[in-house]
Amino acid sequence: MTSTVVTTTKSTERSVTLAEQVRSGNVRAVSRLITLLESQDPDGIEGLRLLASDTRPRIVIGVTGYPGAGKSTLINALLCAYRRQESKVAVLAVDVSSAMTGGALLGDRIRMQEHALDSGVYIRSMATRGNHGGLARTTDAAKLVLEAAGYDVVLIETVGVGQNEADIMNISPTVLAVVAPGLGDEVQAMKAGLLELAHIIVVNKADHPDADRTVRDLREWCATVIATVATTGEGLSELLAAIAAHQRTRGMANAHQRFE
Ligand SMILES: Nc1nc2c(ncn2[C@@H]2O[C@H](COP(=O)(O)OP(=O)(O)OP(=O)(O)O)[C@@H](O)[C@H]2O)c(=O)[nH]1
Ligand SMILES: [Mg+2]
Repeated sequence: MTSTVVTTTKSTERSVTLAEQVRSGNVRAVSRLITLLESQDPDGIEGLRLLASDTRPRIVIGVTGYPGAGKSTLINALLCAYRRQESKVAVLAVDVSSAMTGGALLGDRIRMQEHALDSGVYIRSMATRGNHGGLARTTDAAKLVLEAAGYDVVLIETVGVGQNEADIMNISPTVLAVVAPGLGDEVQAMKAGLLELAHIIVVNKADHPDADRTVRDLREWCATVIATVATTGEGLSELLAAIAAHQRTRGMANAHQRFE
């Protein structure tokens, strides 16, 4: 793939510089460009346009599910697994819950701190600011920036409440719905909603006694149901294999060759 920047009369010095810095993997430039895109700054939009031809197939995984199901813990486990394979990994935490709970975002930041010194990991929270369509657009733009910056894996966390997750899941070729066992009514509600969007259902907290029953129940709905204990890594290799298999069916074999 060529790395020549195709400029136009619209290309300001700032947008060209930002695009070049992002392409070289400069983390500050990645953050700056995503911030500009969040506020729909013209230089940001032009910077993204300059990068658009540089994006190549990556592993993009959307992770959704009800609050507390273990999405962040699972993402952290996936992040560690992909890092062990020497992939650069980015996490976009789409914060639809902070307006309701006030604290989830901070909690995620604290858990993710162990990666603060790892230059192969980029973690970014994005707030909805009550703008559904805008959020999906910005998340998609951020994903393109991360792809251009050379991240091999992009993990997108969102809470499965409301319309946001449906929008965001359109951006991710592979969607995981994370379910905790024994939720009863919540699982019933999810069946009518986000479980239909998911390619892989993860029954996390499989250390819970109700896990087997939940797995059996959900297998009637989805061909791929994987039980995990995100806190210990149990079931993670099965999940990685299921993700690789799904992305292969979506014609993303190149992105996965190195993960076999
Ligand atoms: N027993 C058990 N606890 C788990 C497991 N995975 C996560 N947890 C715990 O469940 C709690 C919630 O986990 P999170 O990863 O924050 O869940 P989340 O879905 O990201 O939560 P929100 O972002 O707030 O919606 C934490 O206390 C985790 O340590 C698991 O497999 N087994
Ligand atoms: Mg979380």
